[in-house]
Amino acid sequence: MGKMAEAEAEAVFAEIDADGSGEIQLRELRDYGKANGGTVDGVKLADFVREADTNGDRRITLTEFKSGFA
Ligand SMILES: [Ca+2]
Ligand SMILES: [Ca+2]
Repeated sequence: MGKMAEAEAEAVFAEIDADGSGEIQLRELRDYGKANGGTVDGVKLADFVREADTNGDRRITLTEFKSGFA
């Protein structure tokens, strides 16, 4: 992943992580999706979680989030 895309991913992550916990909970993703037509960067939320949540704890860390864009 290039530097530009990485900074972009971090910015989007911070936007979705409304409570600043460093993890995106499903609730935060849903709230974000409501304001953005149910998509993250054009990817359906359900598909996005399945792709990004590599350890299956239903929370998305910044590392997982970045890998979702890779
Ligand atoms: Ca959070
Ligand atoms: Ca996870």
